[in-house]
Amino acid sequence: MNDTKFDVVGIGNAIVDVLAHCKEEDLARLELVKNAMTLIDADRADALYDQMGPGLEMSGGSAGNTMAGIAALGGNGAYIGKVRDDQLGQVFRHDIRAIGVAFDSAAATEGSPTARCLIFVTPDGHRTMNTFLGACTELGPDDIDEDLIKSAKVTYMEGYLWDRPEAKDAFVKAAKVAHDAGRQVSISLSDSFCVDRHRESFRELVDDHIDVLFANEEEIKSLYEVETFEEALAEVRKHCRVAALTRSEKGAVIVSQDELYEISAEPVAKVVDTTGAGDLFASGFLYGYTQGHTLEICGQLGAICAAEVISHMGARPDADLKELIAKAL
Ligand code: GMP
Repeated sequence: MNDTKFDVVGIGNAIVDVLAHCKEEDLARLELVKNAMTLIDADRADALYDQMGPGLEMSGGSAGNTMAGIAALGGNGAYIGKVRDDQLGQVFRHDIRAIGVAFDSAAATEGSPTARCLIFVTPDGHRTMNTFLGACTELGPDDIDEDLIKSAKVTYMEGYLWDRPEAKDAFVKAAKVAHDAGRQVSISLSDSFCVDRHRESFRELVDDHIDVLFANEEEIKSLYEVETFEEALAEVRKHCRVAALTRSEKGAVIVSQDELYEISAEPVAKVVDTTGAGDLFASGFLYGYTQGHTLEICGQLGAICAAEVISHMGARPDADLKELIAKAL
């Protein structure tokens, strides 16, 4: 993995999050699917926003969060995603650049506004997400900067992109460019409902294009349609080079064909908001992976970064991640 300008280039839906605390019973009243990511239209976004408590607005987007974490760790990261030339688009661009990620995708000059995700955080720390994709629907193969992909050790994408055929085409194009240049390709499965919607296509993708797979327990069980985590583990090892499988408070398991590491979750005094746990796990892991650390250390770095992001509201890191991981290196 030499001669590269970037460690990781992330491709994802460029989204500004609006987070607010809510009561457990609000979820049923507002007909929200707890812990899931549900796609909503502009009218539903307006209606839900009206019902939300005081909101905290900050840049998000799954792969965007992962890239922010990699930059915070000292890695070189770039991002490809679609915003509109509006105020939220400027906020997104400012924030991802300010943390040190290169982001030069052109903004859409017409069509829908920049995407937003309305996130309801219940007292148990769980997050329920409702995404209006807006300008993200414009992302397609033409947005894939081939030189940028070739210049990164790993191309990383969020599974949420699979909900749109043009975005899926964009990723497959990027995966081919990356592999032709001798680079690696990684995906996070994002959401078990998203896996349900696209199971066959995700399986093909993993077989044909993926070196490093991120998934949580529900997602990997859904992908291979098995009842237990152990069965999913046995299956995934046959299909990709490395899989990093996260299990919330039970930690994570990292497997390759001949290695398996059980990684404990990093203790957290209080889980405030689980938004971004998987995203920041991927940050720590991919940072370690592109620095040439062992899979076990990569898993530990993932756990440390995930623990930081769930100890406060929002999916971008707050504390000094470099300082936090120093103990594991
Ligand atoms: O979900 C991704 C990762 O976040 C897991 O592998 C853990 O490292 C971390 N994580 C998620 N939920 C929890 C939790 O409730 N407690 C703790 N300690 N870690 C968690």
